[in-house]
Amino acid sequence: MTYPTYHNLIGGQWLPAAEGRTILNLNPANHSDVVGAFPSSHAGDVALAVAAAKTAFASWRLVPAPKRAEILMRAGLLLKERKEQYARQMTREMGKVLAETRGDVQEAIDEAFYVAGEGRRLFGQTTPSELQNKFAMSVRMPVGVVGLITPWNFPMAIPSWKLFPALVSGNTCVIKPASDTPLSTYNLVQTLVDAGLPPGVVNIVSGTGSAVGTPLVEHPDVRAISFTGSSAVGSLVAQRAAAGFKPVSLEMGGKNAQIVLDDANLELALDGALWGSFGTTGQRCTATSRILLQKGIAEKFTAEFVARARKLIVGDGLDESVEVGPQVNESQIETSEKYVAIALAEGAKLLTGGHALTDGAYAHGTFFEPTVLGGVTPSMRIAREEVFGPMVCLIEFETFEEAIAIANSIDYGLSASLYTKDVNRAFTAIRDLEAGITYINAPTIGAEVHLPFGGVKHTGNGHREGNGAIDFFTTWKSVYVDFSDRLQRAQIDNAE
Ligand code: UN1
Repeated sequence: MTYPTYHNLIGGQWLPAAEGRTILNLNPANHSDVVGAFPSSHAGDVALAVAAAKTAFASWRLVPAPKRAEILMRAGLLLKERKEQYARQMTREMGKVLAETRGDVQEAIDEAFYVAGEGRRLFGQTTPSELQNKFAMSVRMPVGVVGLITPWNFPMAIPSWKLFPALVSGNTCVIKPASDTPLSTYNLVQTLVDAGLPPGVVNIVSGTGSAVGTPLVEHPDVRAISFTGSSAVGSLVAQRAAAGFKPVSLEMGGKNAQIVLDDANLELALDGALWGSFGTTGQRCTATSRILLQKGIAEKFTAEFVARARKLIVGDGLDESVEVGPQVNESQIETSEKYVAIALAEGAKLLTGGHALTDGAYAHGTFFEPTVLGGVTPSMRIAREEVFGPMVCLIEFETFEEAIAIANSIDYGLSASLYTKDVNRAFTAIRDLEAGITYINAPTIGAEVHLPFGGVKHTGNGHREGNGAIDFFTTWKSVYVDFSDRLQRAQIDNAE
């Protein structure tokens, strides 16, 4: 079978990895379908890319931000034209269904238009000086060369959340795409090039986390790192970056709860739970992985939810009738299998699913049945640890206060949802749920780009993407202009 070979983009040139090796990008719905060969890069390639980014920074930082933003606006318009092509390519490399890969490209378009507007804002502050004839202000400055490490589950949207705000702020970038899904990130970078981005401003180096991610994090000329991925890897990234005092933005796991109270619109809660749990085959950091059911509706909800989960059509995401695509790779299947075994050993009940699908049309891909586990208690591992697969557990509770306590009883804190008609409880939950994102009468997935995105506890380290990314990708410079024509000593000359 023939397939295209892709190269790294370094200083405006498409170059193979110095060692000449490649990694094959396989379609998770059919492993005999090779999407392409991508460079298997190492520290030497990273060093070249960082050097190119450093050179480009000297001029990019001086391009007026509104002009930088115009390139992003053009990139957004090009993405709109290419949406269908890029969505199909994304389904082929990542597996999620076409409606969702169209959504992923759309999220990058939204981000482009949102951040393009930022080019004419990037607001700083002015404030009075304590001294006469002295002007005080703060301005945002770019950080320099930034390293971006992105995951496979949103292979265009998440790179856009990092690249666009980094670029509008005047930084230059080296991005390492996920090795399972590099093509969508290549498509995004190609679009920026086509929109007129100068050489070296964005460089892409593909390869594994240890061969590319680690040298990128440790490179002394990389001034900040933005990472999305697992909490285990995020912790390593933070530790390595700490040695060089680098700011790190970490966006990591979730164990997101949907709470359903007795007074909820049950149909709505079922629709939300199904979409939140099995959309993207459960492979979202915002995926619903716990459904907390109040006793009065628990039995009815469970029966209906299990019936609906059983009816979901699993298959190749390029087939428009399919609702749940494959998992991205074999190791994700192993994780799903492992967690079913752990849950059953701890006393949970398998209500549907629980197995890899391997027969017939499924034989050449990595498919897993939509899985529902019942009889789960908050202390079980299945109720506390992220699985990142088409799997959700049901936990029953008596009172609203108990539900909030269960929802908060885990290490993660990304997204949470409450279904109720009681406005008092809704606002109490908004106040009390320990989560960076809270939905009322909507599922745990579906964040929009112009709000802060991120979580608390082990989900993140306090930074936000979306509305908040500019804060990470800029550094403040405080400026004092003295127009008195004499030495004025702060804290001394005006003091009582
Ligand atoms: C992720 O799961 O890694 O809010 C990102 C959502 C999407 C982004 C998810 N807009 O579900």
